[in-house]
Amino acid sequence: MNIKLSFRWYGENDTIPLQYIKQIPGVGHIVSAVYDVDVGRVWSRESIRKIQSECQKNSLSFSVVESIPVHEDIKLGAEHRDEFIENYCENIRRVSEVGVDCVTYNFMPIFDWTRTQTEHLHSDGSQSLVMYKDELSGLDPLKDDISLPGWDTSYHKDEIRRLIKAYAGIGEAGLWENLEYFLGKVMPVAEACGVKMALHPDDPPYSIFGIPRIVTCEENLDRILKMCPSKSHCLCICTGSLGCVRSNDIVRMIKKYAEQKRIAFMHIRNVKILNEGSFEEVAHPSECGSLDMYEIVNALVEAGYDGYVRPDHGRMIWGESGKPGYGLYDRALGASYIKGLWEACEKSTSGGRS
Ligand code: DNO
Repeated sequence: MNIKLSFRWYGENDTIPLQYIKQIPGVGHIVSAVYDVDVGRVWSRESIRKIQSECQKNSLSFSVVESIPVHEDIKLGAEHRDEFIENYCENIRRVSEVGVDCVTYNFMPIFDWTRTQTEHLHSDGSQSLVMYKDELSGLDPLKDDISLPGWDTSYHKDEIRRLIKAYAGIGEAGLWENLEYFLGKVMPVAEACGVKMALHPDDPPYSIFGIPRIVTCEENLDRILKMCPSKSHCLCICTGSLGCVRSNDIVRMIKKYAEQKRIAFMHIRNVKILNEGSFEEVAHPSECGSLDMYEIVNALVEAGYDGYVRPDHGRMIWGESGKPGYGLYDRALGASYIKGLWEACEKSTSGGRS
């Protein structure tokens, strides 16, 4: 079967051992990162090698980095951006030395993914992340002390306020320019190292508190891809991030970018859209949410997609506790479901021949 099935592992501090991950049928690749270094700094070769050797001890391969985070100075086009970009490039060189050939990153100002709750209790006793957009209305991070799940807790409130003002100053136009500048510097290095850079969409794909977000929809993804022709300049299509607003036709996007060979990494998960902007994360199968997972996998198989795939956020089930979205059980169910769909799509595409 032609699926490069991977699983995210948060390194030594992850409560889920690699040995357990290895027991999930079909998982051969690990998605990880160096977590003991501040954003923008160079990762030590020793830490990188250690991840690879731990994986190899379990017959797994450390193939994907998620993420090398992009320093705010780069996104803001601030004074020290060139130093941070040079460090970024050095990290790409270093991870490629141990065989990593895909690096995920995002270009979201200040915050990565945002939800209103990470442990929402469902009627069946499972828990998952949810975004109820209404709960954000009326809040103003410039005045109120807000801390939402997913936000980097290393920022002090004053730092967040300074950054929000700085992003207001550059606006969306500035963010576009700074992305183009970053791509222009980083892609030649990634290409020379044989690394595909997979840009993760904004999650959720709309602006929160007026802070600009641009990796949000097909039109913007087209524009981003046109900015730089390098074959290393690719996307990470996260079905749950892009797919939580109805205006994004996720299957069409996958068909288009997979045919263009511009997808390097797939995060596959399902969401139940409640109303525009509000959604609940649900189990992977189509019947549990708003996305058609068969159509998603079929689009990839038909386009001959050969990049990495991972199950994305799972619910907390069977009494498990741990990092929200990143427990073992429901992600393992997701992996098996994706693998099952993949096998069915491959066999039907090849007329029953495997
Ligand atoms: C959330 C993840 C994101 C993703 C980054 C990529 O669970 O999908 O945090 O890793 O946005 O840079």
